Amino acid sequence: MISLVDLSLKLKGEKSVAVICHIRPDGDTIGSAFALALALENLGISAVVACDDALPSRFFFLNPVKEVKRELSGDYSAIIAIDCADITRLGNFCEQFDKHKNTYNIDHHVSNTRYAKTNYVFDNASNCENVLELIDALGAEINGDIANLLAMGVITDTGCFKHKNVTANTLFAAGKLKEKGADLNNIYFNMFAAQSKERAKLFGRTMSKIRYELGGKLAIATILQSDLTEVGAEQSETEGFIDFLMGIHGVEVGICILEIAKNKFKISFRSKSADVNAVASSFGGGGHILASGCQISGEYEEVVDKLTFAVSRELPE
Ligand SMILES: [Mn+2]
Repeated sequence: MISLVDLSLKLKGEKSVAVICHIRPDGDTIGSAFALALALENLGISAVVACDDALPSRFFFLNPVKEVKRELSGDYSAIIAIDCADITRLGNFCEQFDKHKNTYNIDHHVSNTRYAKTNYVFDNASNCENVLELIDALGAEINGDIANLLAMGVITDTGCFKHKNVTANTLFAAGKLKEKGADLNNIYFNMFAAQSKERAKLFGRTMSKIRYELGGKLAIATILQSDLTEVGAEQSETEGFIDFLMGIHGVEVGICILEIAKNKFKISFRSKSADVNAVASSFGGGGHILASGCQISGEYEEVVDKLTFAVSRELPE
């Protein structure tokens, strides 16, 4: 893998870059992409941010987060994938990325497949920690906007510093970002507390139907299309539901099953110790040991059976 110093030197040689967020963008990919783009712009390198999906409006409270490009037509000296474990996470930009002669992959997922010409993958809790170190290495200023963007990724990917992935480095990064002007409380409120009445209703409905398998070690929350339409909530509003499961006595693994189309489900995993990256990988997904995701097609009960079996093989006796 390229060193941080060599990565920063190589990036400094670029003229114009496109920075791509992963599909179904979260706080970490948005925060690290916009922060890197701003830092590069401040060094005189033109930078645009692109994403195959529109950005959820709940991220717009941070000023620099604006509409992203949905297609790339310009001549970019480099394309940079941000927070993407594999190339399919680029969505429609996949082919364009793969064909480009100068690509970068800056990420923190253990499952990263090193699909770019230049790969920088470091297993920090959030990709924003990697980008903070990169911006430092570039010698660019960490202004208030950049500090807020990076703090958003650190805060969201660590569940507001509650997940096991938090390291001393995470907290050093947070301290540094606070010192540079990040408003941590405002980010916490917007990302974790603020919600619509519809989401509150969906939350109550979902949690009243939790299923327990494997003697209560596995908790499953399910959100069907009909749940969403009946309360008037959006798919993206289910974020955070899975974390609630992990507080239930006896639960070792939490699964959130979100029906995204008929017989097609987006699955999220959280775990206290079992390797759910292995579970997600067995269905073509991936992520981290204690937090991962995948998609599965099939009849709902069949999907639950498959998931339960896969988790049972990873749970310690
Ligand atoms: Mn991330």
